[in-house]
Amino acid sequence: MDLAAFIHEPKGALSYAYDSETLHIRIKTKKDDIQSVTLLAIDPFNWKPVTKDSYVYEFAVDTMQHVEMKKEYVTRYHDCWFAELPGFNWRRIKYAFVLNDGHEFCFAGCHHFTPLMENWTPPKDHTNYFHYPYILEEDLYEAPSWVKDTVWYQIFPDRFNRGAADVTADDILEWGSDELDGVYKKFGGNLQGVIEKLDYIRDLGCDGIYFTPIFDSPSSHKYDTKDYFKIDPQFGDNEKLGTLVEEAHKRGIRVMLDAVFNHCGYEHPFWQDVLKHGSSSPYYDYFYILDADKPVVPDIALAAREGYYFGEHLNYRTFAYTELMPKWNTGNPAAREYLISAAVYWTERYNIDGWRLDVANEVSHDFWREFRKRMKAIRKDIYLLGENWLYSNPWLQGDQFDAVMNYEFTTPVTRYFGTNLPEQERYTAEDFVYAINQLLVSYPKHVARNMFNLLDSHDTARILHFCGDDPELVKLPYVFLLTYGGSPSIYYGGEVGLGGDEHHNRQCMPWKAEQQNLALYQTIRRLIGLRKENPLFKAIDIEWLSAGGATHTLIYKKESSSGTLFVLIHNSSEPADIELPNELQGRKMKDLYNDQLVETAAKIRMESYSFRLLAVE
Ligand code: ARE
Repeated sequence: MDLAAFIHEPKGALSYAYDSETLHIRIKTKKDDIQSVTLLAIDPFNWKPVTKDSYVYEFAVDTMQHVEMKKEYVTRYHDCWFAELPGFNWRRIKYAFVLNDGHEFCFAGCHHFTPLMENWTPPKDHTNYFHYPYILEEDLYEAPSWVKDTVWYQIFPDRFNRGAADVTADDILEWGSDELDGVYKKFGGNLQGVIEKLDYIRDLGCDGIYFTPIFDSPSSHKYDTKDYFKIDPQFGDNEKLGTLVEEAHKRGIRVMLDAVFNHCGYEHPFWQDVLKHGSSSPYYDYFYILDADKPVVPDIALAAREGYYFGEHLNYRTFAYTELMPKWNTGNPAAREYLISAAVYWTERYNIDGWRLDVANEVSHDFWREFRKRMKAIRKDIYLLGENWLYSNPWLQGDQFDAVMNYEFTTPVTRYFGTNLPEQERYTAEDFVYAINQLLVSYPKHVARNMFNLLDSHDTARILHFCGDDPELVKLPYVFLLTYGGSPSIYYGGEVGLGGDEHHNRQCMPWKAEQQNLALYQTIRRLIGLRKENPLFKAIDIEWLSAGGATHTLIYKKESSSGTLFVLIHNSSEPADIELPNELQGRKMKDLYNDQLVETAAKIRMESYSFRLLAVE
C-alpha cells in the first residue's frame, strides 16, 4: 500500500458542502493500489460516558457512519474516490478513511496512518479524524440557476456586424478587407449591428452573449478603457446598449459585459492627471507608481508625440509590460469605489446579466469579495465570470466568482482533437481522458456545471485552425464541448467555419452565404438544439467506456435521471467498425443526432471523423 500517494484536503475541491445538508468527499490514492475505501463519518460531538456513572467520555465510534467510496475517476497517477454524505443535519462532521489493498487495512487520518486488523473497529483517537467544522448557508457556493442551461455566443464588437450607419468614424476600414488583427484597425462593427443579428444568434440556439469590452477606449479591442461610464462612440451610445439589452431579453438572450478592472487605458483622465501633476494628483494612489522620487514617465511630450514606448524601465505597474495599461491600485478604497460604481451603473440602469472579469487573477481577492457583494445586492442571479486561465478554486469558494473561463478545458480539447500542433504537444486519447478526469476532480461538481467552457476566444487561435482548417474534423471538438457539462461558448464565426491563428482570430464576420460553411453551421445548430432539449447533455459526470487504441475513438456515457447518453467520437480520418460497449450490444438505441432508431448491433461503422449520440431506449 503506497500511503505516500494518499491525497486529501478538507474544505477544498476534495471536501466541500454541496448544499446545506450534503458533503462531497474525495480522496486520491496511487493508481491500481487500493481496492476499496470506507469513509467513516461521525458528529464530532457524539460522545458517550465510558461507564454508566463515570464522567469520562469517549468518542461514540460505534455510531460511526460507514460509507463505501466509489472509484470515480482515474488520472495518470491516481485513482480518485468519491462519496456523497447526504441529509446529515449535524452540519459538522469528523471523518476519516479505511484503505484496503486486498492484503491489509489502514486507517488514514488527518495526522497519521494507523494499520488495522481485518475485523477493525474505528480508532477512538478523535484528534486523528479530519474535520468539516460547520456548514453555513452564507458560506455555500451558489451560482445563478440559469447559467448551466445557457449556450454563450462571444462577440468582438468591432468585427461582428456593421448596423445601420448610425455611428461612423473616419478611420473605418472596408469590411473583411484585412484578416490580420490590429490594435487600432477599425472595421465599423457596432451595437446596432448586433441588434440586427439577435435573431441570427437566437436561431443558432445561443441564449447568452459575451461582449468583449464596449466602453470608450482608443483601441479596437477596448481593453484600454478611457471612460468606464460611456459606450464607445464607434459602437453607439449608452441608450443603444439599453435597446440592445431590451431586444436581447425579449428573445431570451442574456447579456454579459467585460469589466476591465485590473488596469485602464493610458488616456483615462485619472492617469492623465497623474502624468500632469505627479504625486500632487488626487489620483496618484489610484495606481502603483514604483519610485515616488522619479517622474511617472520620463517625457510626456515625447510620449504623446513619438509613441508611448518608454523603454524597459517603467516607473509604474501595468498589465503585462504594456505601458499603455497602467494597473489600478484596487487596494485604494477610492479607486475601488470608482471601479465598482461603474459596474453598479451598468448593472442597475441597463439590467446586465453578467460580468466577465478581465485579468481577474491579478486583482485582489479582497476586491472581488466586495465586488460580489455589491453586484449580488443588485441582482442575486447575476453571473460573475473570472478570466482565470489556470487552477481557480481560490476564487470559486462562493465568495467571489461563479465560474471562470475554462481554459483548462480548452487546452486538452485543442491538443487531442487538433492536428495543427507540434507533435510533442498533441495528446493521445489516454492523455485526453486523464486531463479531463483531472479537471473533473479539480472542482466541486456544482462549480463545474457553471464553468464557461470554450474551444477558442479572441485570445487564442481558432479551433478550426488547430484542426488544420478541416471542417469535418472541427465538428468533433464541438461535439465534445456541447455534450460536456457546464456553460459552453461559441466564439463568433466558429459556427460558419472561421479559422485563423492567434493574430487572425478577430476577423470580420462573413455574412454572405457563399463565405459560410453552412454544413458546419447546421451541425453546431443541431448539437445546441439537442443540448437544449436533452438534459443528458449537461450532466457533469462522464464515465469513459473506451478511449484510444487504433481507432482513436472515444466512447463515454453520461447518466442522469432522464436516462443514459452514449457519445461515440471517432477522431480518425479512416472509417472503422467500432465495437459497441457491452451494455449497448443488442440494445435498441436512438441516434439522437439523426433522430433515428438504431437497430440492435454489436458493432457500429463509423465514417472518418464522425460521431454518434446514442440514447438507450
Ligand atoms: C496586443 C497584441 C499582443 C501583444 C500586446 C503587446 O495582441 O500580441 O503582445 O498587444 O502589448 C488586450 C488585447 C490584446 C493586446 C493586449 C495588450 O486584446 O490584443 O495585446 O490587450 O495590449 C494573459 C492574461 C490574460 C490576458 C491574456 C492576453 O492572463 O488576462 O494574457 N487576457 C485579457 C484579455 C485580452 C486583453 C487583456 C487581457 C488586457 O482577454 O484580450 O488583451 O486587457 C497563458 C497564460 C495566461 C495568458 C495566456 C495568453 O495561457 O496562462 O495567463 O493570458 O497564455 O497569453
